[in-house]
Amino acid sequence: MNVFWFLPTHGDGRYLGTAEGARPVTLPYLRQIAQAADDLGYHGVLVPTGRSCEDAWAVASAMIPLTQRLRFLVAVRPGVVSPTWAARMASTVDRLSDGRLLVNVVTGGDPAESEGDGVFLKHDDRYVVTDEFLGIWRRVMAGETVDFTGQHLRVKGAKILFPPLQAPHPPLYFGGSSPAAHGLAARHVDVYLTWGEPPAAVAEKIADVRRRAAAEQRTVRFGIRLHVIVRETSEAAWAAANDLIRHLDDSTIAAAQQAFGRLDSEGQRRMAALHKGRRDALEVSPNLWAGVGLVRGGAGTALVGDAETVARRMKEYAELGIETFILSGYPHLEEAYRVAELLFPRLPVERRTAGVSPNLTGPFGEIIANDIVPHRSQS
Ligand code: FMN
Repeated sequence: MNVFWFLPTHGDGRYLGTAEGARPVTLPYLRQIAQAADDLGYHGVLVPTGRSCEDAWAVASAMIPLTQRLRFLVAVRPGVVSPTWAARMASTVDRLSDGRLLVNVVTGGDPAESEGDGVFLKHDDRYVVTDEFLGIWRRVMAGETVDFTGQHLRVKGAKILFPPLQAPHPPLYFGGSSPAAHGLAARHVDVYLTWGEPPAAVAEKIADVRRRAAAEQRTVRFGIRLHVIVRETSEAAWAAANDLIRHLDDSTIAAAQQAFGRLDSEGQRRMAALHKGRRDALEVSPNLWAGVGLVRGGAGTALVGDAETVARRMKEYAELGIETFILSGYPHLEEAYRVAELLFPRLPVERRTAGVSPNLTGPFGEIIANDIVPHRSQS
């Protein structure tokens, strides 16, 4: 199991939908989250893109020298940037990070945002662009000089002079729930990502992408993007979930749902269908809570429960074929610790031991700790 954390480049906080307890995105704050994730042994961090986010590539580049092993799953938006340029950026970031780059291909599900970025295309045409983009990007990354004329993209003599460290290119991740997205995943990507839908729905998506990939003589691996609200007891976890949305009023929820309604994203439609804008039936599958999606676009569900239960739910997804879990929680700094401390011992994740001293004495104080090493309680 590969467990990722998330860099909240659109802001962070203790509560959803309010400026109460909100935190701005600053270099020192992002550094703290990235270094926590690095130290704690997360496989990597997802760095999102969109007009509500700081730029993903600039943020990832700033974090490279501040971290040692952490991988960066950086979003790229085909159609907004040329494939050759994107290949050059990816190659540079891959080399400068010693091979720690992973690329998240984000076609985009908001027509208004796309138009602001100069892309005036309908949903499925944006996927045609993504398809042409990845065809060029992959060949350029593999060292080819590419001439290509497609429906939307045209390059002549496209090449990069400095290849990426990871051959033939850093792994491609990708999310999208429409038929066009599944077809694209089958043709191009290494890891297909889904937002946290109930297990039965995730199983159907995996089966569809697998079937389409087999028709292309390819295999695809799978990942899921979920928030997590994990505590030592189930009661504490559900109380924390309710606390997270305690400042939300009905008008904030209605305004957010109306804003999401302008998207043409099938993935977003499926997220909204889970809660239908109502806050009285948010546990949409055992321990899967749709409260985050009341006001947050994109990933809108959280696994809620005590550590044993959340770990068990994650293993249920793993049994369906999910290898990569991209987790987050509010606020992202404190929750990076909590999730690692409560979940990692219960999950089949690679634990990092080399270089870590076994100095786990517990908070006794500098004098008595010389003599007494506390034991784990038997609760
Ligand atoms: N869309 C963005 O605009 N920015 C992102 O950073 C982003 N990250 C995503 C991460 C995951 C795990 C998934 C599943 C989707 C993400 N998306 C993001 C949305 C998709 O890229 C895609 O644009 C959207 O799902 C619309 O496609 P669809 O209609 O095929 O579902």
